Amino acid sequence: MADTLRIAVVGAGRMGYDHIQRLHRRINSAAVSAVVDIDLERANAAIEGIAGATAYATLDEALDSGQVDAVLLATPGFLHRDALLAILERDLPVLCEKPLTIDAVTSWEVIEAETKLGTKRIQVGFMRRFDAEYRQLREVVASGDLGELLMLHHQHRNADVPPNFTSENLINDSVVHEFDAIRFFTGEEITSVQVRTGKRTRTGNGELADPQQVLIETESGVLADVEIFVQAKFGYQVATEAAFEDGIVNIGGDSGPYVRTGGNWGGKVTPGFEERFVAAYDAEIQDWVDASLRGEIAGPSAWDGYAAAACCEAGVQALHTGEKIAVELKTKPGLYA
Ligand code: ISE
Repeated sequence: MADTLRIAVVGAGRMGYDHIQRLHRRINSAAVSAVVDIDLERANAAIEGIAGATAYATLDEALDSGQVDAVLLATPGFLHRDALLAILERDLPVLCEKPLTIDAVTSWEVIEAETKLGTKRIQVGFMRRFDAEYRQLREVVASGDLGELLMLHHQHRNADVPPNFTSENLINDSVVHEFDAIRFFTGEEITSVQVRTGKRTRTGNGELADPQQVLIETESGVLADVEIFVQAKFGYQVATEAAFEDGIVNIGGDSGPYVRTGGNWGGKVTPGFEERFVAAYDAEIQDWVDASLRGEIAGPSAWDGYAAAACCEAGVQALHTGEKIAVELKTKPGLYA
């Protein structure tokens, strides 16, 4: 077994750059050997100070270099399908930032390609599964210590989003994490999604249906509601309250030093997801590197990516129609059992 995983990071934008720094500075047994970006200047800027890393304008060039054992895919979702199929063809492990792909049909194509290989090669970047409190809540559910889980209440608030963010992006980019979190907490598939829009925040151009309320049901009838509010200004907040037969569990509350100064008391709100989930991202990437060196994939799989894509499709349909939309999944291949 090699002791260092040589990684090509594809996409040197916000998330890709964050992962390059993480891999270079904090992750053990990993080396950034290539950075791919269609904007070669950006790729070159991202490898500054990283000895042994080369910038490429295309994924194929990086894969042909002979310097790549694994790929971290951090391009926009619409580019994922083709990149994943190329990486699977080379039989390399890949950490694919969410979403797996932009819809259920293309996600299924990826599942078919991986199933043909007969080994899991893809981990999807649902980093919240590596957050300590998310894991604790999942354990409470699985242990049955508080009885059955009955309801979940999720808050997902961003300070702001880019000007081109659409009402559909609230589902595809943001609520996608809640779909996965609900599947993770319950161990069940989601069966329906409903979306309500009401009064809109005055922030932005007024085009965005923001906030939205998303109502979700699981196989056993657990009900979940999500407040997604992406121009909440005050900072970044992701929290969940879980109602059990015998108790209530809250995760994602404020943390960090509590300070009294200048006649005020309180602490700081994290500005964005990079800061809020930094420990989860670190744990996620370390776990992926360690598993890849063992020839395994251990985290959220392509099936989890496919199921989330199907939930997003139902969510967007629900947003457009106001109806409760059923989530239809194909039969789960044995590889993901
Ligand atoms: C972003 O793409 C993320 O993945 C963040 O976790 C989420 O909070 C944000 O709403 C998305 O736009």
